[in-house]
Amino acid sequence: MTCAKSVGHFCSRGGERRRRRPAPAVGRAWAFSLLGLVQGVFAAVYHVAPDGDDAHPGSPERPLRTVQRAVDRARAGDTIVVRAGVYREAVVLRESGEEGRPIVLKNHPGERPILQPGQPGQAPPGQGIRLQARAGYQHPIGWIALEGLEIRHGHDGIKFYNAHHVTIRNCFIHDNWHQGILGNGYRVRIEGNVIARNGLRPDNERSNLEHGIYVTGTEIEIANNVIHGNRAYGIQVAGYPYNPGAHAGPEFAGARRWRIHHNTIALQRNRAGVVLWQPQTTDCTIQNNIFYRNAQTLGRGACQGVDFVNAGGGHRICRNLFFGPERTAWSQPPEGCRIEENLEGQDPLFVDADRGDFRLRAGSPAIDAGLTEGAPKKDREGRTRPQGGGVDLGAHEFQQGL
Ligand SMILES: [Ca+2]
Repeated sequence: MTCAKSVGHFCSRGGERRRRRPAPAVGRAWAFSLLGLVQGVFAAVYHVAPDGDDAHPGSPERPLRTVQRAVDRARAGDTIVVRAGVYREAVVLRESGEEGRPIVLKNHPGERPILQPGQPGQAPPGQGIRLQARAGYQHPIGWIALEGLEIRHGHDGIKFYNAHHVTIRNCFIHDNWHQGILGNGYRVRIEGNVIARNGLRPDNERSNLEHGIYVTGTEIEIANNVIHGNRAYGIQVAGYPYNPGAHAGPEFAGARRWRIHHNTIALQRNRAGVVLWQPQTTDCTIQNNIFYRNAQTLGRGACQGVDFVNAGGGHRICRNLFFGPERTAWSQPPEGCRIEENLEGQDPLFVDADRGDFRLRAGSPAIDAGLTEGAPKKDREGRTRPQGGGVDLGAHEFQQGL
């Protein structure tokens, strides 16, 4: 028995169960507690709603008001469910989950809660969500999932320090002041998100510093995302060298063994879709993506696809579609890279790229053009992959009728 935390209105410690306070949801809480006893662990669910109150227990009937209050209560195995509404907060998570018992912060099913720390056009007071261990930013924090949240007008959308086994899924991260997602980590998964228009401040039109995703670390997976219209790169694969004073271990530094696949990476302003940067960036796979008209503001001949900038070797760039008139698909690669079977110069035929609809139309060369190996079982919208004769490139499987 390893339970030492409150669940609903009860607290269990060392097998003893004590009633904390009378409350209307007794039956539900008892059922929860008994289930926890049977399983040997507890898993609380905290509900948050715009009409809640932080003095409430966090039950569905008596929800909390702020995401931060729920986050401060949550421990390994707990879930925070957030109802629709705008939460003007900069949320900080400081606790880790455990293997098989993550802390999950997610939307109420079918609803889209919005985290908004700041106001449009003004420097925000903090990130939409920050993961930073209570012991200090140099320490690891992990086993956390962020799902189904909209995050806008933050300093960055999501920032993490020394994060491991963290998943960011099905979020809409847009119009943040600097980066969409920023941090260093190990085994971080970024999947099924839309990451758009980050870093478009009024004072930085020529900047090359604000990106959709700007991450350092090992075994990072980025799949099924639509990444469009960010200020500089769509994804900066940043191999900062190991610094024991800042990194929780060597696996939280460099940029090794990333898998970037099934993303649609389009219309970044000042730089290419992806940059592989610094010598400690090695052995990354970039496969089954679409790179579409990136490097919008750069001149003829600029790289709009995969940009190698002082990168290490061992990368594999395979079966991507590159489309960017008067632009190049990749810059000069380092020794020891495999660049093969990519499609160039064919319009992927999106439904309406100018309106952010990057689903494929009939006749798209991206349909059934992907490698099956390592493909996700679903596409960005939850449709089974593959449809038709094979795996499609980009974040979406083609659907008949578009
Ligand atoms: Ca297909």
